[in-house]
Amino acid sequence: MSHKIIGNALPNIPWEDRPGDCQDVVWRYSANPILGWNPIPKAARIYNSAVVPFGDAFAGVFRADQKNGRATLFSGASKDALNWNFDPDPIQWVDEAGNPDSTSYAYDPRLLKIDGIYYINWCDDMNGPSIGMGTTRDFKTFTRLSNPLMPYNRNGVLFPRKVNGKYLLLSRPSDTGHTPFGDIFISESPDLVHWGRHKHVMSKGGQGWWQGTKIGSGPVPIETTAGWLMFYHGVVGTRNGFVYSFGAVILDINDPSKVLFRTRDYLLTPEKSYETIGFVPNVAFPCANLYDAETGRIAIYYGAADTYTAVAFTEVDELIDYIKTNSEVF
Ligand code: BMA
Repeated sequence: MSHKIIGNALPNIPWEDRPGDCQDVVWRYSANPILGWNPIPKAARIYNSAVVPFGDAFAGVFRADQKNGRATLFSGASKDALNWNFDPDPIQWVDEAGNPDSTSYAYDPRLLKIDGIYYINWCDDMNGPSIGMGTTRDFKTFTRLSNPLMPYNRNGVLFPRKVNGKYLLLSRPSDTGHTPFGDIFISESPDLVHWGRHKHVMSKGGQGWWQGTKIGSGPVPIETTAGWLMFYHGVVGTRNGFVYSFGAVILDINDPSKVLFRTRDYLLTPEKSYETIGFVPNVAFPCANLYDAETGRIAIYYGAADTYTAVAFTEVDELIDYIKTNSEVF
């Protein structure tokens, strides 16, 4: 293996070998989707969600659209990261003093662990879409911190460790609606409260029409020997509306505002019926990844058609070689 993940082993990562008749560098789980319509009494659809290893099992923060149509976050637990049990009620936030707090809506969570604390970012309501930030240690008590960025913004993704002594946050400034534009920016903070030194990372478009309307960060970046590996979604506008696919980018390990390589072609685009038919057709939206540094295996969790939760697999060495040889030309 020439490219390796820098991180922990995860021998119980969900995994399935690439089917013999598949040539793709990213392939779907054969039992997709892992969550279908009305998965729990209080949710019509659970998708665009985030999972992490937790003890010797897994935990997650899930986007659950309730039957009034409102997006909320639920916590869940799983032994195998494929079969999930959810709390029956949405996450009840407390503020930093321990008093009840709330969000009017919350969607597209990202989840990661830094120094023993699990951090959650999501699209929050601060007089319009903004980046929410919260913590938990046990997936029972959830503490809401102050919002790191001014509205309007979606797709806030923290890096899993400090870089040059600073926390880093990727985000995608937007408008209040179904934003017809969008590039990825990065901000830094000494303390997760004060954010600044904002820099542009990458723009929509390039050589791929699939990412011609807007792009946004996906799951938490994975540290590798080639740089930070991050999946991101790319959107194209069609006569029938937006189509969401995903690709990947490699960012410089010491200065992640620098793009080293970026997929020219999508890695996965809506093709299967659970991706092309649903509440919002033609959406594949990655929000989480699990990885095993020992084998290089990566499991990608993506929302499908704003209805289902699905999983895809890839292997780090082959994926990085693929990205390097099928890259945007800058
Ligand atoms: C985006 C977000 C995502 C959603 C996507 C497609 O703006 O709202 O949650 O998956 O649109 O509808």
